[in-house]
Amino acid sequence: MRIRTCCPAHNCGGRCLLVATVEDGVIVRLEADDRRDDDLAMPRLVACARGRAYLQRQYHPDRLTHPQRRVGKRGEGRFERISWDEALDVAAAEIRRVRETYGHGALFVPYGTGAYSNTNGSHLARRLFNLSGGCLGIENTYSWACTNRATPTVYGTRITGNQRQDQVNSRYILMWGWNPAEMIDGTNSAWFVKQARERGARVVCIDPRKTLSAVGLADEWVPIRPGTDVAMLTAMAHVLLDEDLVDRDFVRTHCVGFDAATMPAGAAGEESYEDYVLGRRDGVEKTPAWAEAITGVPRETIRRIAREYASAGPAMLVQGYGMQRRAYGEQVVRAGCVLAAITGNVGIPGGSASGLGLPAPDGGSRWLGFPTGENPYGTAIPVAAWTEAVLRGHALGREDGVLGRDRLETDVKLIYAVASNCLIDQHMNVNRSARILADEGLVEFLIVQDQFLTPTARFADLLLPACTAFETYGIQDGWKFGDELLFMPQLVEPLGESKSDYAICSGIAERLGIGEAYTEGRDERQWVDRILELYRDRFPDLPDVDAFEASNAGVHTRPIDEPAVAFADFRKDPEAHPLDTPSGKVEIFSKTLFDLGRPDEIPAVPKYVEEWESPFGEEARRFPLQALGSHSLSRVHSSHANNPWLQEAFPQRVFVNPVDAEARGIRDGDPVRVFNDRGRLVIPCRLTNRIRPGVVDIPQGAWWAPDADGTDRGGNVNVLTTERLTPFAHGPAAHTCMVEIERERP
Ligand SMILES: Nc1nc2c(c(=O)[nH]1)N[C@H]1C(S)=C(S)[C@@H](COP(=O)(O)OP(=O)(O)OC[C@H]3O[C@@H](n4cnc5c(=O)[nH]c(N)nc54)[C@H](O)[C@@H]3O)O[C@H]1N2
Ligand SMILES: Nc1nc2c(c(=O)[nH]1)N[C@H]1C(S)=C(S)[C@@H](COP(=O)(O)OP(=O)(O)OC[C@H]3O[C@@H](n4cnc5c(=O)[nH]c(N)nc54)[C@H](O)[C@@H]3O)O[C@H]1N2
Ligand code: SF4
Ligand SMILES: [Mo]
Repeated sequence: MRIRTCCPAHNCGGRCLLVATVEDGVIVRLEADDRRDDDLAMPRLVACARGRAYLQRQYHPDRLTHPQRRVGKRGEGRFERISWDEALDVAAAEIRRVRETYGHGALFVPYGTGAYSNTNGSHLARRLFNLSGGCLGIENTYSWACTNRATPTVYGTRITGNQRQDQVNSRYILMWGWNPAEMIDGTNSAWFVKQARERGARVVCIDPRKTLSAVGLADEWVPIRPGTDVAMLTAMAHVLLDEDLVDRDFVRTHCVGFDAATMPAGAAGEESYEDYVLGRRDGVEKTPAWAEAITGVPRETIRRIAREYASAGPAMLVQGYGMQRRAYGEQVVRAGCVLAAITGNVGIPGGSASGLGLPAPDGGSRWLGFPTGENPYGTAIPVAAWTEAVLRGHALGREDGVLGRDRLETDVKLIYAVASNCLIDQHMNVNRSARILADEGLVEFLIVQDQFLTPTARFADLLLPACTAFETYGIQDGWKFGDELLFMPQLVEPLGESKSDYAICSGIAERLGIGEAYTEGRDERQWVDRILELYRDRFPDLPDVDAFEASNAGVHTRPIDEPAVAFADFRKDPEAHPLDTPSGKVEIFSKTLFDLGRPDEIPAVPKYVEEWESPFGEEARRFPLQALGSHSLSRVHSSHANNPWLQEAFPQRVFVNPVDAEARGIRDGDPVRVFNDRGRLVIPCRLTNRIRPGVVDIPQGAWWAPDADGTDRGGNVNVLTTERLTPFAHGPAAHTCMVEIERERP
């Protein structure tokens, strides 16, 4: 039987159709979208290598098949098999005990993006706690924390993108740290860029790495020194001023804070953007020559790209998220938005306001799925602050990004991690996180619900086996863009005793006395029907489960014939359609940020701020190389880290420029030690000219595998990264990381 379904996807950046061949209760083959060749309005959803290799994950011999309880020390990874009854009893009893001893704020469900099929995923644990008095919540993401916060300071919203079908109207596309050919950012993003290029758009890629996007989609690659993009963006603004390329009309009527004449109320006489660019206050003129010294990009290149971007016709500046997962990541997001605004690319077909770029008119994929309910505890921390909430919850307050109350009431004492590897592999500074988790006096009970014994799961007190999304009913909407819904019928029975996250949480709910409230009497299939009903709000003629099963369509798409353009109304009439900013206009100068009174770290106009670890700092004497941990085709974060086909296709390597290798006597393929004061790892290297000298890349998501002396042999970049968070968004800054490398001697 060939059944259309969705790739279990995890948090991969896409949502693709798969065709599964099922024989005798076993999936024997997965193929990509088999529908007719596509048009722009309803593009096909063609799977990447990870989806095609999924069977290696589905039937991996290491799948967890029964509940287990820790024996031995926390983190040793030794467990004994127990029954489901006992496991659920223990989970409920520990939740009760911690709640009664420390209060709801001691319970915590960390960020976990392993599943979005609705009946699987971390939201099922959130519903459990929300229905039983609440727990400490999370806020923002590891993904684009700075983009989330910074975009609205300029535009008052995160919906700043035109629908992707509009990209073909663009004449010039700046892929700024954006790598849609490898870092999937919506299934079809790379395809749309190609369509635009075929219609004559010039495509420029600005990235320290010559990514597959640079190679396959772009006309030009600009290798920039990581963490310095704001300098280039500022110098481009300088060129625009110098050559009279600023869209003066748009700035005058639609923006505040560009120059003295457009300062917002209450900020007259403060430093405008023009003041900053021309160096009127700080005495430093932000010329292309100034930027060349910082970014390593030749001044002529900066000048030319500024000219091209401002005069090519409608132009898009598309931001990736890597460059904001950095020390002062807020600034680059704002600087990109400002460049888009002062060139008048806001609110027009083929243009882009930059920033987060959720698509107009409604933001694309909005979670309408499994209702989690409100968290009655009403308090949340930034996702990446969980270690601090464990160590010093009492001391955390609004200045640390706490929402809902001034200070936390308690430290976190129980963690229920569902579909999350964010306690070890995916959180910054793994060695530190491991020390925190190993201390049984801190987190008193740790439940991990996963499909594998991940490095996070090794620290579990209770290990609960989740089935895969192929083994139950599910439904997924598009990732970020969401013009479609994909239906996942149950293909096969759950492996061993594994159950859906929904079923497991229902079992705990029952023991907490809220079973009926939790399930509302529905099984997974009935919940999918219910969720389809909720999504009918956005997709009016959405089929129900019976119809999906009968048609084997797999996907329901809303064709986009007339792509929406963000801010089109505002563009036409800014008075009648003001933005949701304090001034109602594009805020190049933000009075809100100004009032925070922290100009060095959170300036009112976007500024280049030297990173806290950088090639220009004292630390570079010992650790001269900038380490990135890119999102690569081999994995979805740490999901698929143990997939043998993907390991074969994309072996974990540290990518090094030959110039840096030669200086250290390193040859291609040598085992290389990468280290700083936080940790060290040893993996083979790959020498390549596709990375800027001074930069190395260790693709994020490999499983941590420490040897006896604590050296990671798995190649997890987070043994090197810092837990320090960005000043305004309290986002992770994993990509700001200085290291040294040397040849590993046997
Ligand atoms: N294949 C794959 N795709 C994915 C994911 C995955 O795990 N695997 N994860 C998905 C998720 S959840 C997310 S949030 C997104 C994340 O997407 P991103 O955060 O955009 O991905 P990264 O690879 O970290 O960064 C993108 C590019 O930015 C470059 N870069 C890093 N620092 C800088 C800088 O300072 N300046 C410039 N100009 N470029 C810089 C990197 O070299 C990289 O090529 O990806 C999604 N897509
Ligand atoms: N250094 C560095 N670190 C990063 C990043 C970076 O760029 N650099 N990127 C960050 C980003 S953007 C993100 S989004 C996070 C992602 O971090 P996580 O949300 O932790 O994502 P994964 O590592 O994929 O872990 C998901 C886990 O869910 C499990 N899983 C899969 N399907 C299911 C299911 O159906 N049910 C259950 N119960 N479990 C399931 C998988 O086996 C896996 O262990 O990582 C962040 N960490
Ligand atoms: S992009 Fe995501 S949904 Fe699509 S095949 Fe790859 S992993 Fe699966
Ligand atoms: Mo992410």
